[in-house]
Amino acid sequence: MNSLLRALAVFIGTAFAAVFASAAFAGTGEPSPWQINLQGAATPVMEKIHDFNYLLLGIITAIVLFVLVLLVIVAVRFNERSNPVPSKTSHNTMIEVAWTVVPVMILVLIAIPSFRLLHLELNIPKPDITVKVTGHQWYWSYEYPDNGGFGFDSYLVAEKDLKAGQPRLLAVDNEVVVPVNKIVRIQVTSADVIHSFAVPSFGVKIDANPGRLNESWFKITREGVYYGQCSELCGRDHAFMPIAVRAVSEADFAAWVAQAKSKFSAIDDESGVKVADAGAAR
Ligand SMILES: [Cu+2]
Repeated sequence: MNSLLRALAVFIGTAFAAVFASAAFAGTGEPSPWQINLQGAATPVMEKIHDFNYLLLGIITAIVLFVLVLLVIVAVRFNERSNPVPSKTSHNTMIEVAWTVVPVMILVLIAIPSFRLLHLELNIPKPDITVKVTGHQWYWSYEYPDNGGFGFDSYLVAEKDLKAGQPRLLAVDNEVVVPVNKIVRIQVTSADVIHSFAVPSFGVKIDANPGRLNESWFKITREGVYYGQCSELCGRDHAFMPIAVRAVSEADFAAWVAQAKSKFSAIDDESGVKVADAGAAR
């Protein structure tokens, strides 16, 4: 019995340690082995999502412990042996008011930061750059209307073609490149079925619907590559249309744009119209 209890305590302790230490393990930009927590934050929105997550974790832990204590008290003090003559009490106004009002207050406590977070996510600040994102079966394409309207397709790198450091099922041939510390507005749509553009480290997940333009935004605070995946089941290769966003300095971004303009304007899309021309015409 004793060793069983000790094993249980060790298990609970380990689980708690794992949850709280996982913030250190949680990869930024991509998942990491043994990760439990959310991915590390690369934008102010994701930082706020982390804070909200910890608030909820704290509240739910307190509630679970409180209920556990009540159950233990009931089991120990009011079992048949220690309390052979049960009381006939059926009403207690004070307790009934409390168990109505306290949960309401907890919900209000949750609602305030929740609405604040939604407001931050949904109110797009004045963008420094706009990237148009289009979901296809089964790849993403990107256009840069503010930088000459060039555009390109972004396909998964097959496992056999992976270079060193490229994560399996996440690396793509053409990454979306954006400047760091700038407000990037994304306009998301689809050319066929519903997809969803999601990058966990940005706190962004927005549906790509055919015939509709959805907007979101992010401001990446650290240079690096951040990976995401299509998050709306969209067909056979749903799992094979990753998203890779590379955040670089402003100077590197300008250099990339100059090079990308000449590289991608020569590529025709299915319509036969040069992508750069098509972007300008729209
Ligand atoms: Cu998809």
